[in-house]
Amino acid sequence: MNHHNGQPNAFQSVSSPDYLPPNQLRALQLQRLQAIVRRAYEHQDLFRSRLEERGLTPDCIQDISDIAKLPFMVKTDLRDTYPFGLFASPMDEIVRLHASSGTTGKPIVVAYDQHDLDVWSNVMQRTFAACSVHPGDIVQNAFGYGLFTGGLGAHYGAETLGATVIPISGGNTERQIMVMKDFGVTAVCCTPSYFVHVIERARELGVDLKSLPLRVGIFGAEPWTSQMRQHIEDEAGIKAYDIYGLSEIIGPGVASECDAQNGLHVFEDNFLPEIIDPTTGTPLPDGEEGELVLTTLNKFAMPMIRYRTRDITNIIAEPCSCGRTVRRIRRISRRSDDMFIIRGVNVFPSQIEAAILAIEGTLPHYQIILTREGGLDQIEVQVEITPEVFSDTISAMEELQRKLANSIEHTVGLRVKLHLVPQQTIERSMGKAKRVIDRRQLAE
Ligand code: DLL
Repeated sequence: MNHHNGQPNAFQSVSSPDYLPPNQLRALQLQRLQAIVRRAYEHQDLFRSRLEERGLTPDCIQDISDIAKLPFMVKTDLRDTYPFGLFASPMDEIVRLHASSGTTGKPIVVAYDQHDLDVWSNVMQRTFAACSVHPGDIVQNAFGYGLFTGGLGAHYGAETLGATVIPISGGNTERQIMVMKDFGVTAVCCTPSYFVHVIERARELGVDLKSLPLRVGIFGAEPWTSQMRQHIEDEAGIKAYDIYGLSEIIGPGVASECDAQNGLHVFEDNFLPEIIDPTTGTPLPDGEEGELVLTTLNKFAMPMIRYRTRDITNIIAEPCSCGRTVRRIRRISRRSDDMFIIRGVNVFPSQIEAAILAIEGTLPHYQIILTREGGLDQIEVQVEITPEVFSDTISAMEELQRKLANSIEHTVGLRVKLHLVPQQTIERSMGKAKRVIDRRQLAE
């Protein structure tokens, strides 16, 4: 069932948009871009007034590059028009709402008509296919069902592909492990941090994940490092794929890794990616790192034109060994808004994760605590360590502490306060992990 030498297998028919010749793909994108810009102009007050301010009409799009003339949309646009202000379809055509809670106050609300749900199932079907899931696979869907897009997004995609879905949602880890074992689960989807917890719990329960039929993990919704992937693949004996998406654009299904595990293919017939300089907003050429901007080319109920994701990546335009022609983005390791500055040094949580997991004896459970003392920002890193090291001699602990401090200093360029804690100290999440606790406001 596997495919080789870039040839699509039986389930990835060559007619899939993933394999379109680039000129055909660009033609399709332009046609869809023109239509969606017109739709947004006619039905989204905010978009129309912004075009009018610039003296533009939808006719300004004659080429894909003309997209650079259009204004950006940002997260606060969704907050300012809360809850339904960006809907471009009448309520009697909207068949689904989802919402994503941000860090502050009200959630943002997103809408789908039946066409949008079909597009979503289609891109999630292609996601599962890219992650080598086939009809006959038993998929344990441990993404949260509910307002979060992960659960239902993965659910319909896996069903459309023809796999068997277990809609277990997140949480109740013991039951997850029982089901995984008893139902002969071959593929699992959830956040990477939750799966690390599943691995840990399975070990405590004496279940050897490697002896189970489980073959594939489909992980996303939060940043994770290649070290984390290595840990998951080694401990569970599976192949771990990275999938990306966001509620504002559709949910999961924007981009997915393939067997090559080297960048995520964007489903470009439906989502047009651009990379911009986050400070100036200028579009950057393929290959250069910047903020990912996405335009929905094929979503009716809530078109998003040039939405600034705040996710930092670059476009990989070179052909992929899997044969897909849609371009890839490099895995997203950071957001433009998750950086903090400590004593003048820019720090991203993912750098700390990489530095921790490079050292033997640590566990992939950590938390970064920011405080302010006397006007200066302080950073403390709590790291769980293996029971073996924890019960070892004081000097072994000190040795690990020293190695970790060096590893972090080497990666981040900063000496941090370290706190080694026993396994299970840091709270586990069944969805996105909370890596950073910011107590700086409280301290003032
Ligand atoms: O997290 C959608 C999703 C569900 C994606 C399941 C993948 C799997 P939101 O809750 O709106 O939607 O959060 C979107 O999460 O802008 C990124 O910052 C982050 N994110 C999502 N996937 C990845 C990933 C869903 N693979 C925000 N790597 C995005 C890094 C990711 N960050």
